[in-house]
Amino acid sequence: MINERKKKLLDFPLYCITAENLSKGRDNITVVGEMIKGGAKIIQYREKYRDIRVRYEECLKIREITKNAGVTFIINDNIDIAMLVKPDGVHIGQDDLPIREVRKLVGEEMIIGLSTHSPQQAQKALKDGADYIGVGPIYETHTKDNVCAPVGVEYLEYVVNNIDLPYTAIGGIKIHNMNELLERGAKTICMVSEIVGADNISDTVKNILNDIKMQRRKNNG
Ligand code: TZP
Ligand code: MG
Repeated sequence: MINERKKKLLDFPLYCITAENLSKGRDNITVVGEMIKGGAKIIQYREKYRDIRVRYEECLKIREITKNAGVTFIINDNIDIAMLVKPDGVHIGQDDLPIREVRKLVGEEMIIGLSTHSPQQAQKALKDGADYIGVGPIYETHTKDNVCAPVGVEYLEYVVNNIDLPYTAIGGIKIHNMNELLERGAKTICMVSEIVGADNISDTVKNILNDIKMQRRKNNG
């Protein structure tokens, strides 16, 4: 269940995720370093098709880097690696183990995030004890395989207005379309290809964070 410590770890406008195949030849460790240099405060490790041993070793390194930098570290999919590496959180999908079972494995202190695609799934995530939810895919994306149809901004609006949990909007979000999400009250947005595929990752993260700040000021004033 979400508590103040976890809320603080998730209280940031940008959620970054690794994707080495889109990172223009840079490895995940380099990419994570660049994200942090640009001001990232939440980073998820996501590598669907890599040997578990390699994933484990990468996660060990990223745990050390993020810990030293005071950055929230979340591991996608692998509960086993999370139990060994002790990140701040794990992120799972609708077809992974049920949240209540994952909770038994990782304990109360670890953040559990769940991908959701509908109001029903958001309500269930809340009931089952998720600490935050992914809300998407908002727009069409080619970054994720077997992704469901875009849910659009309507589902984001539903979450903003009805679900008392941290969340991140995800899927097809770019610098050019993020404002429409911020205008609708999105507190955290996630961009994968826009960041890992940038020529200069740290400058891109910095610019996105500045843009978000400016846009928020505009929306509130
Ligand atoms: N989950 C839902 S969409 C997505 C994930 C991991 C990928 C989003 O990537 P991009 O490049 O920001 O569209
Ligand atoms: Mg998964």
